[in-house]
Amino acid sequence: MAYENIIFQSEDGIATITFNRPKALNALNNALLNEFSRALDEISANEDMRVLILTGAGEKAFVAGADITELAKFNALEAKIFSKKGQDVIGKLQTLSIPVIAAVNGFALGGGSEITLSCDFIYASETATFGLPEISLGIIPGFGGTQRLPRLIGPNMAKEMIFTGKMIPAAEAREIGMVNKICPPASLIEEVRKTAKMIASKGKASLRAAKQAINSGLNADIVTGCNIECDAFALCIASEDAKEGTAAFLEKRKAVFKGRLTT
Ligand code: CO8
Repeated sequence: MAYENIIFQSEDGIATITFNRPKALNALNNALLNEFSRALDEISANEDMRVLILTGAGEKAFVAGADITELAKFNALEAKIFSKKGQDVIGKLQTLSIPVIAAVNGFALGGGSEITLSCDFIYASETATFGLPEISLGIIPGFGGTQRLPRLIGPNMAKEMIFTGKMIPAAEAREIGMVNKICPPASLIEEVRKTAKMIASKGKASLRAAKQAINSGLNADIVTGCNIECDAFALCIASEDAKEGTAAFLEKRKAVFKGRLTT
């Protein structure tokens, strides 16, 4: 089935999902969340995918949050269902086995910021703006923002952002550790693709293991985290990619990874 609210493209193992409702600053409605979820399933089922990039259509926004025209009509039950749906899709994004980079080209507000918090890292345009402005609508973040933002930037910084609902420019988001790199608007996608290509050239099994070890370890104590790393390391060493990577080093040539888990 074709997509209407997102654009889904892939080239050389690099998938790109572009949120595509520019007239509503790419706000997240039910239809868009359904399509986003379906595209993530498509990516999961495709062994050739190496990296996913998320970005927004138009020059103004990545995603300006949940669609307020839909949200304004919700009763409590509908709000819970919508919040759960958003959390499930964002959870699916976070547990995707391949690395995900957010290319934030403008406003990333509310649910839009919450999507970026589930990506593995964020590059932003100089003109991007981040924020969780839900408090100004009389609500709170509902797509995991109260949980992921404090884990990323610390509870005090997160509380200030969530309690005030203030929007912060990309430079400030970088200062507090939300954003890895800031780029001029015209070169954002090119810079993200450059990094995506570098990642895509590595072994799929070791990328998956590194992502899982980091994410699982963050929810555990350091001893459990190191045990998770040991198991992931052992699985990697048994992969065809590890044999190729170490042989290539010893033979002084460039490794060609095939992404196979076992020989
Ligand atoms: N939802 C629906 N439409 C939107 C949204 C949105 N979140 N954001 C912008 N739009 C629409 C505007 O209504 C406008 O439409 P129109 O041209 O038909 O009037 C168009 O996009 C352009 O927007 P503006 O004219 O407002 O553009 P400005 O440059 O003046 O302002 C802003 C840009 C600052 C981004 C402003 O649009 C804004 O403040 N938007 C809302 C931001 C916001 O509050 N986001 C949080 C939403 S709540 C949320 O995300 C909760 C997630 C969890 C939900 C849990 C489920 C219950």
